[in-house]
Amino acid sequence: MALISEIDLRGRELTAAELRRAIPRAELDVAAATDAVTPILAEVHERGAAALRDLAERFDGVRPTHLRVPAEELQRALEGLDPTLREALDLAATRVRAGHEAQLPTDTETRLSAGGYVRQRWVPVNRVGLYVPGGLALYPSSVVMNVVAAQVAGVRGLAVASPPQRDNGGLPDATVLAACALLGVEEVYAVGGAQAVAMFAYGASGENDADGGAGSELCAPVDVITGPGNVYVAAAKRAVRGIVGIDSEAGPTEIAILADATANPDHVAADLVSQAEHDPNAASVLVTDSPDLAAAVTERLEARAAATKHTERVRTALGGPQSAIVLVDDVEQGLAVVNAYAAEHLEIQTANAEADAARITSAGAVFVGAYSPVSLGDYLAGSNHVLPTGGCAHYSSGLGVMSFMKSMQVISYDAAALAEVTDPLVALAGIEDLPAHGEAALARREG
Ligand code: HSO
Ligand code: ZN
Repeated sequence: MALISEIDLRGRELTAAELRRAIPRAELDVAAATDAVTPILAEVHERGAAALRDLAERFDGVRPTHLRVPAEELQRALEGLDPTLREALDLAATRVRAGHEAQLPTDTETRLSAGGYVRQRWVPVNRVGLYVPGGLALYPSSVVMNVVAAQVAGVRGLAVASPPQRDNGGLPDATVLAACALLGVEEVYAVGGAQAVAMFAYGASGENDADGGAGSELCAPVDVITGPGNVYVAAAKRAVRGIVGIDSEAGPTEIAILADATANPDHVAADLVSQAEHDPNAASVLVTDSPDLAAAVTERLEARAAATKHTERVRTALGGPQSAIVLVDDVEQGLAVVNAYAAEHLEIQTANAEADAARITSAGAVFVGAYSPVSLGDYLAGSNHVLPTGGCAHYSSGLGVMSFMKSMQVISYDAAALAEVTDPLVALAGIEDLPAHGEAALARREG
């Protein structure tokens, strides 16, 4: 059986809706996990720190000595970090910081008359909670992506939560702790799963230490919760949305590559395999107008899938219904296909890559040309790797400074500027049967 299936769209005129359905997607059933997380949220809401300790024992198999990680432990983790890795994380943070500084929005001011203006002022949220999962998806690079974006936005309170590990004495993973210390994050909790989301949303009080240490407020509530996690974390975030802001729900990762005959088949295969190693449900999609390239990529996929470390995971992902090689008539049709698909990651490896990339209207991030693999963006291109999946790129953006900012409108009119618009204001108030609104403006005119 072929490692990856083929979808042949050549010679077919498809409507926009048909194009959107042309490549099947894996779906994550977040709603089904809601029943499981509801009692957990309630328990943390009611019992705070005591509940967090009980839940850690139940779900992580360890009762953490400290729910909040002591400063010495953060320092110790940083000192234990391999120097090469420390340099690499530092470089990633520097480049991601530079990329995000350029995103900072500027305030605008519109003068409506000599003495009247409206302003739009951008302000960071006060406090954010970042969730860092354990297990398969334990990525120090994600700590960098979330923390740096919040720091550049100007967020002053930044807390991280990650599950306590049995083999690390009930502390979160040592690399996660080291990455936090490296980025200057001082508030880190050994709390995992839905209970971490609850702690961030409601705040939690109670004893920090199992032996009855100090502190009645363990964790203050946050304004925004971001970070990936399993289906229970996603369900918990969905449940507390409204009390706090959340980032978008992350489904299995996706890479789509639009390539023509000029692309290097081995590089295309390498990139398809690179994202397939995340998850057996990951989607790897090649869209090409070259049957020769398709054949060569298939051959290289076989070789690379066999030789790579996570062979099983990669083969399952490539063999799943969500992965395919899609044959199109020409790059023009290919552009329509990838725009309809709205991949989390989209590579353009065509003869006119820059010009073709400029015609992309929906993708989480676009990687242009032969030397911009997705793994570059995963770590240190300077972009963010938290991106919309599952077609959400049709309407949403990746994580960035705007995820941690909001705008406020500021209105300032003097007496003359108000007098100028009082009559129409009174007229509008009259039609809405809200005469006191008009009277508020009239009172000023009368002195
Ligand atoms: N490609 C993943 C992010 C990641 N890759 C983390 C490596 N580490 C989702 O964008
Ligand atoms: Zn990746």
